[in-house]
Amino acid sequence: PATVYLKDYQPPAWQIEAVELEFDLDPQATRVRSRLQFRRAPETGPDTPLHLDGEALELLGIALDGEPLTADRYRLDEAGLEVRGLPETGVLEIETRINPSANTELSGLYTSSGNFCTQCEAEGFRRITFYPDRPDVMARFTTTLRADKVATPVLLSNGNPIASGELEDGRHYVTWQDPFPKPCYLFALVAGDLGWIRDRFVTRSGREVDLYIYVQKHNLDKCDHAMASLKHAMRWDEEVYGREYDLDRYMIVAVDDFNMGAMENKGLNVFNSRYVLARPDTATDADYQNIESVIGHEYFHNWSGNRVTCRDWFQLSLKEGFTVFRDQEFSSDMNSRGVQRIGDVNILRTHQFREDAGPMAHPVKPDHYVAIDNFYTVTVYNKGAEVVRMLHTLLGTEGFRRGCDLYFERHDGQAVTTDDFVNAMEAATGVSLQQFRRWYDQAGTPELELERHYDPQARTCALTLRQHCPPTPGQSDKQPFHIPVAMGLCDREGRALPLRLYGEAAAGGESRVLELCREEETFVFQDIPAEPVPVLLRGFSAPVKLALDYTDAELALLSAHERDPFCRWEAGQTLARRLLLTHPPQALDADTARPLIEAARRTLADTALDPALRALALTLPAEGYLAEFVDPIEPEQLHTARQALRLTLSRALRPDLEACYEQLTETGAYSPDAASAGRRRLRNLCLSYLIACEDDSAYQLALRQYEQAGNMTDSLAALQALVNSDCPQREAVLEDFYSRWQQDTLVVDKWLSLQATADRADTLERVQALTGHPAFSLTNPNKVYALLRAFAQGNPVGFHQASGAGYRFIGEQIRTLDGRNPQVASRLAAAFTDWRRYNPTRQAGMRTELEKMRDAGGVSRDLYEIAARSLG
Ligand code: B3K
Ligand code: ZN
Repeated sequence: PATVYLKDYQPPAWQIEAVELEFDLDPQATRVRSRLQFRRAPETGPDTPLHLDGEALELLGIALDGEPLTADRYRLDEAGLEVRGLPETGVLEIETRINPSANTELSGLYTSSGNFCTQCEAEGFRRITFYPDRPDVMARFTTTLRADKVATPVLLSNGNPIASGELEDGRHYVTWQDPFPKPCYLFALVAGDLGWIRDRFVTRSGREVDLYIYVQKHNLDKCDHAMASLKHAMRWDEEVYGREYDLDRYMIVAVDDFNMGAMENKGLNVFNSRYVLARPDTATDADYQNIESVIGHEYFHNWSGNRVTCRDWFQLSLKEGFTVFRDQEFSSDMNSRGVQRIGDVNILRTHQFREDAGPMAHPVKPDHYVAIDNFYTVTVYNKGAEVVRMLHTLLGTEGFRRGCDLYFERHDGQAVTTDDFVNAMEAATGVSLQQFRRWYDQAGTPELELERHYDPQARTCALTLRQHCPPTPGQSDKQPFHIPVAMGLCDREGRALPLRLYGEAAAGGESRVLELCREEETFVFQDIPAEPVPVLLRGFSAPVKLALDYTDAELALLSAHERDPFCRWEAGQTLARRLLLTHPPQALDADTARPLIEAARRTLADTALDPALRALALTLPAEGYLAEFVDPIEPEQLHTARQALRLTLSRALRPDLEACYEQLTETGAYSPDAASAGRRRLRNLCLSYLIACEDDSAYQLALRQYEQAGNMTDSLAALQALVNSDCPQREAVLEDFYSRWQQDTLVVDKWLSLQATADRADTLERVQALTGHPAFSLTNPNKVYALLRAFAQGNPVGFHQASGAGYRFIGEQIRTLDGRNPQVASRLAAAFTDWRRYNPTRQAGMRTELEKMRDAGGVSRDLYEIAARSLG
């Protein structure tokens, strides 16, 4: 397969000014007629052909300005259609036939539960009709949909409906017009027998917007939270960014078959139903939270992505990094900022740092790809968001806002680059971001080292920071980054000290941002009465690994007193990590763990502290995060150590855990708000510790919670505790859960995941058997993620078992899947990319599977790229 390079970018030779599309919808044979109004770009020579991308299309006819084109004027090949001898401007008419029901890739036009829907980002539109399928070609779309009136009463596309009516043979039509020019990746159509809820939003300038959520009718009672989240997002974008919605209607459609989370098509978002549907008895607090965040994310794209879009796919982080930053901030404002930040840092450090350290490492702005769909990564999204967050930190809230305003003003209606974004930030603030730009081009996680020196005579404290970034594929030497380090100093009682840097006349507060630009820099603080404890990276102000030489006593001090929730949590996690990585499991007894036990006891009893933060503080570092600190990774060793420490904590703290559990028992109606969710989180964490004791009274507690739970959060937490225990009723409860929920596909996903991640010796056999269960289907991405990905990525002990059986099983599933849906197959293959981090036996087992993937006849571009890059 061919590699695409950023350096080869050429502006489009032809522009499409307007498109008229007509769809005669039929599950097996949909006809698509398109009228493209084209214009040659001013720099384009007159002999330049017009290239139209096309894939899996049957060409039925082609005409220029009303005259059929003779065969010598165009050429059809694998990649599409090339048309020669075109005038400077004109209208090309093309008719194609496609088969939506045979579209198993779920890219382009396909059917889900008997309804039609589309997914065009990144390159799905070329599977609908011949078109210049690139984001820098922006056109006005008018779309007419025709279909059977009874089977397909709802006909939706982007923009506003401008005409509709009856046709012969029981068919009907609706015509939609989108007034905003857009790239074809934002095109969407949805058609089928759907129900909807409707609401209204008045923008701050007084415009009325109709809001719709369309779902399969049996889900109509699960849409309210999504609608409320949408209205919150619309208000928030007005208040924080001054951005209003621009069409008369905003539509969201939920479908059960979807490769990713959701898609921001202009005015017509299509969502994976898991990010729309929620009812207290079917969705957990985490689901409610995710829905709010994804609804926000897709809404925010209307400005950061749609009004201003990407010039080419190398610029993907321009819209994704920025929009993730926006949705993270939205969630922080709607819920708890500290809890949100810790969660976001956890994702970044467990997944993105790992990607950065492996063969798939790439810059936030990649410079080459084989299949662009492989680059919707934690690096482009989450590290991209950290880069925008650093800009926010460096420029301040107001400077950042001025930069955003200028960016939107300069580029509204354009397809631009990450450089244009940074240029706007510079122009609006006068701050030079020359060196900062390296964050977009250099891959890898910088490592930071601190050396501290206190001088009691001079009463100064010198902090020397050193940065280094390890090599990544294709980038052996790195230039220093521009790193904002938010920090403070505190005394031995945990009190913050005023900060005056050498040369400054007066202290400037108790928290400030140091800017580390060179490889090594020293910052000297004055008037420091005694040796302080430095607190670095408050709020995790930069995506770096920081090595600190804290003593255990200093960590204990920070974990009890630091005011920044992230640094306070981090201190406790570092203590726990040290214990886990420096002692064999059998040594992790109450004596060794004493400081941690005492800290946990205080946390459990500290009713003044947000219960969600208490739950986070009491959660031991994840195995996936611990893996970043060892070489080679021995999954069962990490697991055993973590389980041993859990057991020690649960035995030592049993009365405290029971008291906390009882205290947090709630009886009122379910509400997903942050405070209530935080209490449930802490209470369920207590339950998960208590069940580690594996005795009847703990089992009874969990069984009682399972039976009495008034919401899915508590029900699922009880079930999870039981499934991971030896409770004699575990199988019966699992069965009960399935028989209760077998009609609800999203709840069944939870049931599959629990079994795939169960801490049991026979989990692999169980997962294998479940692939034959009626609840599972290889054609539905959610099922694949719930069972197979949960096992491969959420059950390290099971997947990496020494026999290699886990590798062989998942490898085989991936190869089967690749023939149907390459995007899902290649996502699942991510479980193998890190093979070099394991011992030689595991390396051999994983490598064999990667080679089989790479060398399979008919392998997709997507899977080939992951396998080939991993093998290096
Ligand atoms: N922009 C889409 C992702 C499309 C993925 C294509 N493989 C969802 C989002 O980030 O909002
Ligand atoms: Zn996005």
